[in-house]
Amino acid sequence: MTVYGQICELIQKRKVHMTLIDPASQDISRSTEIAVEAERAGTDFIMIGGSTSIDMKTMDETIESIKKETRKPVIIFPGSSSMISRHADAIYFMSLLNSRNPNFIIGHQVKAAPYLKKMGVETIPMGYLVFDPGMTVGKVGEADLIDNNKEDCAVAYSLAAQMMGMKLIYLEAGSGAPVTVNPNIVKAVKSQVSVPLIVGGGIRTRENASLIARSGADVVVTGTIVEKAGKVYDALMPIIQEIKSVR
Ligand code: 1GP
Repeated sequence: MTVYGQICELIQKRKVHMTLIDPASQDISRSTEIAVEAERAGTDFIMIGGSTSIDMKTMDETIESIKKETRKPVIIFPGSSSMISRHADAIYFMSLLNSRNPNFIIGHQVKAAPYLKKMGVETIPMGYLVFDPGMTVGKVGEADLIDNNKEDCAVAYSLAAQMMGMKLIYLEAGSGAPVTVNPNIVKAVKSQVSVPLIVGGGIRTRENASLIARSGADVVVTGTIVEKAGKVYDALMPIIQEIKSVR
């Protein structure tokens, strides 16, 4: 089954957790250790990437190492056209729809597409929307940040993404954000779109995770917490349990 098929099948049963590992934040052995601990804590998918551009060799070596040690599907969450690898199970073929720079909407994608075709990596078209405060991805991606209180704007972008054929929609507050995407925005978007909804950025507690999942996120992403935590399992396990318990 495709990775997208696995995501769709799982979200029919329960809420899903994905662990984001940014290879720019630590060396390969630590990234692998984080993936192993995240799997033990119950995460469903591993996302590899971030907004700092990483070369193909580091992507290859990181993903190869993680694939050797874990069984969870690995999905690339690219920040640029160089962040691709034939070892990944899939890549979010994402477009930062509220960027002011066409490179983040279609430029990197055009550069990467022929290589991805040759590699035979599964591509999952995803509309990526960055909300205030946006953090690094907001700056690097030159995003016209969506106001975290403007439900109408978020819904309009999400509907446009779905109408363009995106198979996933990702609402992003920015890695390490002091606040999450507003739960009211998650609710409003969920009520209008039918493709799976991913929410990330600033989710560090059981309470945040629960609220975001209850508001309608099908998939909850956490990243910073695993980079900061000395004990990845202890930090992640309660959050993942909480997400999986939401009905
Ligand atoms: C960032 O949404 C992800 O792209 C995860 O955010 O690092 O704040 O968990 P955090």
